[in-house]
Amino acid sequence: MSKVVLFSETGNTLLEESVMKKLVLVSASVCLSLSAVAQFKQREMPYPYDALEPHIDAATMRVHYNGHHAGFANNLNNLLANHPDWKDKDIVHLLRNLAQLPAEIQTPVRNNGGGFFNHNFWWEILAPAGTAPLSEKMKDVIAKNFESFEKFKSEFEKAATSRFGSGWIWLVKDKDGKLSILSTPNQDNPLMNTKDDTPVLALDVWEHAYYLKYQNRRAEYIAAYWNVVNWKKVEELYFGK
Ligand code: MN3
Repeated sequence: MSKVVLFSETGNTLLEESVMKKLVLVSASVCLSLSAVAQFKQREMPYPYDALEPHIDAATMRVHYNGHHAGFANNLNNLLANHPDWKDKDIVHLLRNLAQLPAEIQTPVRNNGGGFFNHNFWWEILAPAGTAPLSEKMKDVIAKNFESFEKFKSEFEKAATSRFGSGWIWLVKDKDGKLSILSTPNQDNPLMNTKDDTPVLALDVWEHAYYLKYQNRRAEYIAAYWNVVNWKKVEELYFGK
């Protein structure tokens, strides 16, 4: 039996072939276990659970992140586990191409993939009060699109209070930079509607987002939300980094 010995450039013996074979086997099994690791991972929370108090309470944040959002991520990974063509695509691609998915998973991927994306977006579009204020530059852009900033705010609030049942309210930018307000049911989002619209702001009006603190008083939750909007992120999404 031949025995191959590998040398490094300096001439030192590195590894014998039998050891190499073992290493190849070990690395193959590492690769296998890596491929079984969930593809869609929740974004890490950018701040502590209590960072948005008193506007959004820590108990709500904790269950929203570890319960609801984790559930969407987990369901999405399970749904795509047996669809190798899709499980490695990024979430934006998935949501923009729902109609191309196998028919039997289209609706559950819409719901859970939507929930996965929307909540990653949600943590990012919020920030502790006073840390990411609205700039004059962004305020002007919004005012130009809605006559005034106050008019935008009242239209956004109206959409949020009148969304029946569960859903999301969005501020979206089209390919020409024009802003508009969009109200979507369930876990739908602007990516599912057209090829052009990009969300720059969102408001989760599912009861799970506010019920522990505000119960049926959705309007109070909406009013409190303005205190914790991450306007820096909105601006970054609108103008690009
Ligand atoms: Mn939610």
